[in-house]
Amino acid sequence: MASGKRPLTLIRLLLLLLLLMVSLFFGCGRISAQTFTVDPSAEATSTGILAQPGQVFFVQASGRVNLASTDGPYTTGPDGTILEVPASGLGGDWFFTNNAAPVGVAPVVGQRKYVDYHLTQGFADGLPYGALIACFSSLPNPTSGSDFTGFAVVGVSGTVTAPQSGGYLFFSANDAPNRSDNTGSFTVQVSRSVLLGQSSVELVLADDMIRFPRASSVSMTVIFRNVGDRILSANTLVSGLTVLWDGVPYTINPSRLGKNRGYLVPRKSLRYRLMAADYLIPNSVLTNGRHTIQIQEGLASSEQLTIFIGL
Ligand SMILES: [Ca+2]
Repeated sequence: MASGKRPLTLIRLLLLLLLLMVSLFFGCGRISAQTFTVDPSAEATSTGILAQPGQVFFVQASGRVNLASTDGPYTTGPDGTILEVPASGLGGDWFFTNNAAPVGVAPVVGQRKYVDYHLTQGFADGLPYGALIACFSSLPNPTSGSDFTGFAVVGVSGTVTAPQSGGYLFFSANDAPNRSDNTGSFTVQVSRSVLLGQSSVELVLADDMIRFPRASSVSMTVIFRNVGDRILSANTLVSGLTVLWDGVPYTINPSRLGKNRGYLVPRKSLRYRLMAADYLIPNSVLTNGRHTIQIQEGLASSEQLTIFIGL
């Protein structure tokens, strides 16, 4: 009986080896995810991960933070979308109306307000209050805001790319100047990838349509251009695509990945119809009006296009 088990173990070993080789060949081997809890009362949460230059991380986040527990609430999700606002007349209402961009506009559920260094020294300038921010530092234990670089909104799901200087990966809930009244937390799941070298794929976002009658009809033609030397799985390309909707990253809803799209060989391109409805973009930001859309894959990124919904 024992002699019958040995070939089986060998086959398993060979299968594992084959799986490893395939994942290395396609350059998309994701390492198992690590989970972190981001406390908004701390300036930044260390992951201890030292990123290589240009390394790509897949990030998924959940939870909510309250940036004004004593005179608010001002509660947001990971993309900075406001979930609860302070009652009119409270200190929090005054602060976010007058010290967060756009100035003079009271915070509204479903909208975002942004850190503006001209108004108050926030953590990540130009990015939403309460948003989960990824950033990097050359120091394992940075002591001031100027020790960080490469600030990017993570949102509920997306990719984070390390700067060319590499560095330690940190997360933060964007706020200033008072963190002592912050409560709640974000749970962040990070998986690393060696996805695609710098010049292996180029992205084109191209479409004649500028105006769409409704959010559910927003779609764009994406062209993947394989300018590298590796054969690429089209499904991997589509699943690794990040849509920047008004600058905030969203990935595809895994249930919409659909059929096997085959392979993209070097020196060829592939067209893919991107439907906004297939991505994890919350309805609260798919509003009527003017929006920007851009796509990213690893280090590659497309032009930013402007579209209109309903106007
Ligand atoms: Ca606060």
